[in-house]
Amino acid sequence: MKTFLHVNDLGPLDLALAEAAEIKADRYKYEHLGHHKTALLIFFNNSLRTRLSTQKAARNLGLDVMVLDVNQGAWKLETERGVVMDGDKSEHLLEAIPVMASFCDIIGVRTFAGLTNRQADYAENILSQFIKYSGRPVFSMESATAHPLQAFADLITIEEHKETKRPKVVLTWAPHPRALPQAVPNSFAEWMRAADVDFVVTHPHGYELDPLFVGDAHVEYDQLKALKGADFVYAKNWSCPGVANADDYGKILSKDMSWTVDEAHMAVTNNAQFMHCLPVRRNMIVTDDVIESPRSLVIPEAANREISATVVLKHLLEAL
Ligand code: AN0
Ligand code: CP
Repeated sequence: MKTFLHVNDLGPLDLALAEAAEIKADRYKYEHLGHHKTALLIFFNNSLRTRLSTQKAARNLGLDVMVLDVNQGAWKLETERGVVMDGDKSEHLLEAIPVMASFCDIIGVRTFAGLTNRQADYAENILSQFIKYSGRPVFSMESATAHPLQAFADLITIEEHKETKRPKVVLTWAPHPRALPQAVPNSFAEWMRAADVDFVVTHPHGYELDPLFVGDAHVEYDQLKALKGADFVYAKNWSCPGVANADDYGKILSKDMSWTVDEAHMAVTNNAQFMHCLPVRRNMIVTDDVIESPRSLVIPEAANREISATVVLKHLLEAL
């Protein structure tokens, strides 16, 4: 595996899930793989879980790790070619990428969608420059359109906690005060379609996800109808993907608090387990009672980020 962005990059999901279980039982099993190898983790945006879990995963595999926060101490980077650099950006990505690559064997990049230019975001403008110019395997740690390490951890969590062979999994939009990327719901939809689950998406009109990720998944605009009989409720806010109307891309179309996941929503489910990728705004996305309930999986779900990252880094190391 040379890049990790989409579900297909990882190979057969059942094998990846078996590897996840194997690594969870013995996280240092492949410690020899990373000997004298270095992973560089580059953050253009904030992170708690991805930052810690990916470092831990790298160390599980015996890798050295370097973490660079581009906006804290590094030179401000220009990302567009052809710009006259007379502003606040001191260095261009086109020099920075090969320089950074010269010190490492694998590169992880966190770079959120700008949410102003749909075409640039969906072309993964920044991540694709790393893929093109680094000469190293590159993995997304949430890039403009996808968060595959999260979706893989989510799938591992569902696999561990499912109480029926083919659970009903509902992805529900929920309100948030700020415009958020579509990366998490995009990847979640992509991975759920590839998994053996009954997958339903629910959101207000205008929030339709990009067909590249959501495919022909069942979309139900009536949230309570969608949640009926659910085994897993996966809540997330996202801004307008601009599928129906490109001018709305990245905008907040609704702050309807009736979409907040509360006890009344959970009551129509099949005693569902609650999931969210975190960080979460309590009493916007989900009420205190639901996130604190014994049916909430948010903590084991976050802990599984170490496992998904260990499997992914193992695949990248094996292909070096
Ligand atoms: C980010 C998002 O929604 O993509 C990161 C989630 C893992 N969330 C926020 O910016 C709050
Ligand atoms: N879920 C997730 O990726 O969290 P961070 O933004 O804290 O890394």
